[in-house]
Amino acid sequence: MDVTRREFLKSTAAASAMMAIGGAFSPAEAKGQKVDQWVKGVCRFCGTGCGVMVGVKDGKVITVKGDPNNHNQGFLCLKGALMPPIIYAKERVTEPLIRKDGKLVPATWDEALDLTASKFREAIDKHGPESVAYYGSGQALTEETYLASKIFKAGLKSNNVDGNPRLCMASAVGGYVTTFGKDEPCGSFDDIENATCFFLIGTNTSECHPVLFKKIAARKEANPNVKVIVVDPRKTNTARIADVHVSFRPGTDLAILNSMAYVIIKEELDDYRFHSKYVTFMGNDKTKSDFEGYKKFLEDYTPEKVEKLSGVPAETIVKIAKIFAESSATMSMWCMGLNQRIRGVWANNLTSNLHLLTGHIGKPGATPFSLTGQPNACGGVRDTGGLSHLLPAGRVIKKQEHRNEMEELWDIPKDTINPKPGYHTIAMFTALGEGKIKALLLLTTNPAHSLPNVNKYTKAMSRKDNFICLIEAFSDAETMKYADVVLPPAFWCEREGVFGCSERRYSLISKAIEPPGQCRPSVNILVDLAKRIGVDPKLVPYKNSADVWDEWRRVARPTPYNFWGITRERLRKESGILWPCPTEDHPGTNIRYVRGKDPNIPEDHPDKYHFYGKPDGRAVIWFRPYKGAAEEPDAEYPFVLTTGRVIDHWHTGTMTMKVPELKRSFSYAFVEINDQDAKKMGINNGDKVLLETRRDKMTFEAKVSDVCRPGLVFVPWYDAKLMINKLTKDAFDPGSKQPEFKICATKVSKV
Ligand code: MGD
Ligand code: MGD
Ligand code: SF4
Repeated sequence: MDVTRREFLKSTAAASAMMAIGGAFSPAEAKGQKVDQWVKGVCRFCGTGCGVMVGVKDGKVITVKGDPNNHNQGFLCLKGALMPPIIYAKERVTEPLIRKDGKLVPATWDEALDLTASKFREAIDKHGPESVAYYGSGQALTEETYLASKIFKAGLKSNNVDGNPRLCMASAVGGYVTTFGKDEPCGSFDDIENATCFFLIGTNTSECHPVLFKKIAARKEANPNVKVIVVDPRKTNTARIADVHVSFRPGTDLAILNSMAYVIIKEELDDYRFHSKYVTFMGNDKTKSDFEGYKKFLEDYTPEKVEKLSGVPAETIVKIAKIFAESSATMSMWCMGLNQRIRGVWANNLTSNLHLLTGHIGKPGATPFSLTGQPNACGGVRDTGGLSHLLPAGRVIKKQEHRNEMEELWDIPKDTINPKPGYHTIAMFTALGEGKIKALLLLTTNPAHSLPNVNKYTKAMSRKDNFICLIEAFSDAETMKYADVVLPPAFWCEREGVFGCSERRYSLISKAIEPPGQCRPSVNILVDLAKRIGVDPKLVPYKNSADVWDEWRRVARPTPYNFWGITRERLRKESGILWPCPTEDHPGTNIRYVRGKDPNIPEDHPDKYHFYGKPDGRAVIWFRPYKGAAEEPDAEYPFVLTTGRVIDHWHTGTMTMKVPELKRSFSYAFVEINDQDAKKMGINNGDKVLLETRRDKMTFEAKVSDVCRPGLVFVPWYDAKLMINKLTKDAFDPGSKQPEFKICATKVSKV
């Protein structure tokens, strides 16, 4: 169905009104309140990384508006615009707490830190460095994650450093690294202004990256020839502006992507000049192949064969393949619909394959672009190496030369860093349950709610013989129940630091106000704790996050991540800069891997494109076969359960549930069910429906609509009282170790 201009304008107007408010609008100013000072920052929530101006009056944040000079041009969604009440919520943790007789009671900083340090020291002394771990977040500051990772990997000699990006972006990292040799997108948000086809697969952009969706809708509104293809088993709000919405049996998009490649080649829409020069064809077993080999591989994916598997009519596959290839500039965007799968890395590879096959890469508007979920998963965790197999700036633990380079940069003896990668997230919480991890530090994450198959891991956290220190801003976070010590952090604009959003953009959050009570910046907490555990003070000589930033710039400088030119002074003046950015007068980089655009490629390089992450300078088209989900529906559990987000809530709800307007719009979780399925089972809107998986069961109120396809149900995961993660499965991708939150089998019955 080609969406008519009238239909499009109607749905965009409705969607955009709900999605983004612009013109640097401030709710408080609109009510006539005056601010004393506007302080520049970044939104606390999603990976769109909108610039904000924080309005301060009498030392308090009274309002927030969009930064007109950042990429969001003054626009914010409601979550961003309504942040102030979160800062002043009555649930703020404002003093250190220690668990005594089962209850968390106030303590001094010295008591809490000394107790934590002694537990870590004891674990290391008795059981070795592998018995301690850090689990962090794509919402912690860049400086916080860099520092925590350094303390553990260099100071305590433990590579057990992981974080929630493992639940989120690990498959995207795996996809980029295997295809291009380096992590992070090649393009930028600027491509949205030039794309003539948006291929949105596994992303509900309108609810999860609302300001980017607004840009996409504006681009289509200004140019009716721009096409939007949405590939999602749910007819989301995003799908409502699509020219073609492709709904399919969940998980079968791997086959659909291969089928699109088949059609592109059959119709001679591939860019032979591009892929013959810049691409290596590679079998799934890593044997080198060629274009002919690729064609042979794709014979299993004719549209007719894939129709049977996926439920998508063959002509629809042909249609979207042609639109993808024939448009003058195609931009793909994807998010958790691809990443949270046991073949998430393959799904990422297959999407990039289409760009490499058609040459839709490295030109304005033509790029594969993975949308990052959290505000600082890129800058904070992926770039600084805050995962168990990584070291800073794309270096990896397994490579001796990388370890030795970091040892030199950190000024520690050669071969200090353990050559064995640490535990990834699921392995870490499994090890906690097995008693192998004795002391765990958690920062800006709520795993007792966010892990899949969560009953298993809360049981692990409940073990009496392990010690958990949680740095947490809000007392109603589920993980508080399992913490032995809780430390109160300065929140969002109560301290200074850098967020790096989806497009490699680093922006500074300036300190706008003093933190309440005894809250301290987490950088200072980490330094203090490290010294008390016995880390050499020379390793953590920082007074504040600016000191950490300068070291991190130096550490990244010899690598393609080079952002030496992004100084603190520049960040204070400018509203975000994209790396690579080698010098202080460099404007930042919108397009990577192209001579003349990417400063990592010498001006006199013989080739226009150079994928320098690969030894031969060529990106890889991978032959990735279709593979089903870990738990497919069957006679006993006949429905697919998928989980995800709603526009107004953030993750485990600890922040957005404190904003009355947001809480009102979605007060509790529900189950979205297809209208035909509901009719068959006699279920009406508002009826109670029992979901039962092999892990647990729970009752939700029904929302009957055409959003889910038949056979699929959806539950948002923000509600701590109706925690869907008790039902989800913890199977994970063997490459990226990212769990398959998007697919498991369930029974559905009316209560
Ligand atoms: P989700 O709702 O998790 O959001 O952003 P998104 O990934 O856009 O899932 C996206 C879509 O995947 C769903 O519509 C679902 O139907 C689809 N899907 C399910 N199974 C499949 C499949 O087999 N194939 C395909 N192609 N699609 C499938 C997530 C992003 O959002 C992230 S990672 C974070 S960390 C942020 N969190 C967040 C939030 O909590 N709330 C809001 N409002 N915005 C957020 N932004 C970020
Ligand atoms: P958040 O609610 O973001 O979720 O999972 P989590 O990281 O566990 O947790 C952040 C915690 O930090 C909150 O408790 C918050 O109160 C606290 N906090 C906020 N600000 C600060 C601060 O400044 N300092 C400190 N110290 N604490 C602070 C996210 C994870 O969940 C992600 S990223 C994804 S993509 C997964 N998505 C997903 C899904 O799609 N479906 C299902 N079923 N589960 C999922 N879980 C994953
Ligand atoms: Fe914040 Fe994302 Fe909304 Fe922008 S789109 S205001 S970054 S939540």
